[in-house]
Amino acid sequence: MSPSLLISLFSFLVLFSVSNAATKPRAFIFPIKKESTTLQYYTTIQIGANSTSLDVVIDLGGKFLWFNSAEYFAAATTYRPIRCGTKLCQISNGVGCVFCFLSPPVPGCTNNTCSDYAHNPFTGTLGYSGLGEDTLHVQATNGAKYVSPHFPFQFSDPVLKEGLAPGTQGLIGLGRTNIALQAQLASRFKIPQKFALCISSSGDGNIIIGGGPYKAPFQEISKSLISTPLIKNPVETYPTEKVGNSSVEYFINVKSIIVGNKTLLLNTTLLSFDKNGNGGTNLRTVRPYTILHRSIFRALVNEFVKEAAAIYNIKRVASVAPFGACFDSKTIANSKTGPVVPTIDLVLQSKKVYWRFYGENSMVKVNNDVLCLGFVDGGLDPVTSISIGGHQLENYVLEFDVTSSMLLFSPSIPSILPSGTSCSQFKA
Ligand SMILES: *[C@@H]1O[C@H](CO)[C@@H](O)[C@H](O)[C@H]1NC(C)=O
Ligand SMILES: *[C@@H]1O[C@H](CO)[C@@H](O)[C@H](O)[C@H]1NC(C)=O
Ligand SMILES: *[C@@H]1O[C@H](CO)[C@@H](O)[C@H](O)[C@H]1NC(C)=O
Ligand SMILES: *[C@@H]1O[C@H](CO)[C@@H](O)[C@H](O)[C@H]1NC(C)=O
Ligand SMILES: CC(=O)N[C@H]1CO[C@H](CO)[C@@H](O)[C@@H]1O
Repeated sequence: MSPSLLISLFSFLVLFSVSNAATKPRAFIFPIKKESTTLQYYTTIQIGANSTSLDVVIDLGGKFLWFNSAEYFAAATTYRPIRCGTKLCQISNGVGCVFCFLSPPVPGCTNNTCSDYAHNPFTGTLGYSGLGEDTLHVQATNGAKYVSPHFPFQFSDPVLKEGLAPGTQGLIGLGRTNIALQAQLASRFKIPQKFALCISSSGDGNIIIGGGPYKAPFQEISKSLISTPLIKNPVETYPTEKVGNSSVEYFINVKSIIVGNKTLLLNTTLLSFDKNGNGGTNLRTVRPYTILHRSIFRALVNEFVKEAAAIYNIKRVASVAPFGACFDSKTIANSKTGPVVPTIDLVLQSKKVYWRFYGENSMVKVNNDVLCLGFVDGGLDPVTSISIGGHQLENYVLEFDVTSSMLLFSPSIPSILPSGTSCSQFKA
């Protein structure tokens, strides 16, 4: 590290602790929106000298923030590359050092720069480039604004944005890394490294970083939260990492699946990790519907169809892709937890601990006449056997306590809070 860099870092730290000493924030809030054509969730961040506002896709399994934006580029006067060998480079845990010689240097092309692969989870594309830092402007839950200086990210090649929701400029990672959004805010502001996600069925909601207590109508929710360990895959599933490094993604230990009151007969080998890291269950905001290994998918669809007909007199109709079972909506009753259909329970560490999906989360309206079971076939060879996707993540408070490696999840919001309560009201 050069002497001049040391000096500027120190003066920044001093200024920073003075300006925020009196009002240490408790938690931060980020809005969630859902883009209607891609069903991707995104949030809005403000970054750089001009507080450029950027919409970025939310990825629970993403390592860091990456984006490309002409508007940011034009006002990037406070952008600084993260130099190889620096502390920030070290905690970024990237891959290699890039040498890029544009004069003057610009975001995305700087010399002697700590680098890593940004991952686009929709196309599978990786973008190798230098990492940089700039000021992230954040809003605390009490409305006050703060800055998080030296926020690390990658100014990526524009090509990497292919497949992202229209209007979005990149992706923000909430994975288990030191430079994910919640990790950076936790370390800057000395708040707990936990974040809660609550997304309504219309796709609006909030991410709260730092924990509760939450505001009405969610003030009692903490008492209802059910906890399950977030487990680590001993083999990294992130495309550029290797054996031996803790996983970026969040996995939970699903031990069985119950439809109605019938436990599915599953090949339980698929529910744990094999020596290559295949198997298990993760949570993925970048998939619209839960994806299941084909054998699990078939077992679920068969039992669901059987019970829907036998117990609820629901009429099956032709399937609509990508779903495996669809039904005549006129034959399905409605309730505050959505269409009245067999419940689906993911049973966790013990029989008493399960994540229950009611019709609101299990069924997808494809048109006025047809509702489909909102799970999709992941084929015979998915890396992860169960990837819980967006439609199933909506209408729950999901609190990720990264430090203690626990997921705390609420029962479905409509099942416990008065009707009309929605995750769009989730505040702290
Ligand atoms: C900074 O933001 C303002 C207001 O959005 C805008 O008018 C101005 O052009 C921006 N400056 C640069 C250098 O992009
Ligand atoms: C790039 O960085 C390397 C390593 O610090 C240095 O040796 C080299 O002179 C630099 N090149 C330019 C053009 O700045
Ligand atoms: C399972 O559900 C069926 C149909 O609702 C019911 O007849 C049966 O008693 C239930 N079995 C148990 C063990 O709850
Ligand atoms: C269970 O799944 C594992 C992993 O895919 C496979 O090797 C094994 O043959 C399966 N067992 C049965 C009984 O299908
Ligand atoms: C096996 C492997 O890839 N290990 C890497 C895990 O990450 C550390 C940095 O945190 C590397 O030094 C190891 O090589």
